[in-house]
Amino acid sequence: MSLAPERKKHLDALCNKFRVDVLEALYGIQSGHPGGSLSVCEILTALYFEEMSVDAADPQKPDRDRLVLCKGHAAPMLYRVLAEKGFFPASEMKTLRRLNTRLQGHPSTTHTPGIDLSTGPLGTGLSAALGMALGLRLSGYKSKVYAILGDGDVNEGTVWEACMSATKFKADNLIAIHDWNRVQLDGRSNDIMPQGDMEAKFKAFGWRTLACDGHDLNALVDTIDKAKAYPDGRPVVILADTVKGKGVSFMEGQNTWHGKALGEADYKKAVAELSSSKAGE
Ligand SMILES: Cc1ncc(C[n+]2csc(CCOP(=O)(O)OP(=O)(O)O)c2C)c(N)n1
Ligand SMILES: [Mg+2]
Repeated sequence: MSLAPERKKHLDALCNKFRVDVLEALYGIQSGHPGGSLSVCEILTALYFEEMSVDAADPQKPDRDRLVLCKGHAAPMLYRVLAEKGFFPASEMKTLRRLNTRLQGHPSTTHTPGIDLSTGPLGTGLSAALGMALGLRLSGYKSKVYAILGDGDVNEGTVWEACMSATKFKADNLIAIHDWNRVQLDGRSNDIMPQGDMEAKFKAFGWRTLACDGHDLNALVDTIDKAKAYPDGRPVVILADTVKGKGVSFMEGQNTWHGKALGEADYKKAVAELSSSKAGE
């Protein structure tokens, strides 16, 4: 169901804050990945604040829903969302990527409460998410496993092997969300490896497909609700139309901001833009 207007306003404002806080942490450490973090902001917010059953007081709760960030380089946004959910203090963001931090450059199950799988090498997440989904089903839990894919991630052949297996094993508790910004590390996806008809490809592998605007919280919530509501023996993928670097004009759609440190002028400009944004007003 779509969000009540007040709730939508609140979550949009939170997203704006998450973007500012992530850029602050990346500026502070002078490394990390702004583009992919900004792209996945609403997807993670919709999942953790509206869809997933998780408990910060019991991060290992056996029947919790799971999240696998296959595009692990977007960890800063996941950390900021987990902090807001109460898994650790938001002030810890300033330790991002520093020596002995719990907030490593990529998600790590052994360092950070709330992280369900260590990721970073592209192409590995979906297979592990499938294993989790099958394990949860064997254990009799109704939990869902959400796997967030990226363009570079789905370039990897292992993703399509996982797709075949998920269909064979009828993993309808597995929901993939493709953060489909069509840009990756060093260029546009179609120049690096033509993507073809993404929807037809997933369908051909036996998956149910849905699509939505990946920055519209109402669209995301409606679409994730649909993905959850009708398990029919097929895994499901949501093709979420996103913009790499979303929210910062000079980063939007630019692969050059995939993993570049912000200079002082860039940082100030980005924060000024986000601060004057109408999000949540
Ligand atoms: C197997 C593997 N090869 C290369 C890399 C280096 N790498 C990190 S991110 C990235 C591009 C990711 O692009 P995409 O999945 O589209 O993410 P987003 O656009 O959301 O940032 C690459 C090639 C990696 N992490 N793993
Ligand atoms: Mg991409």
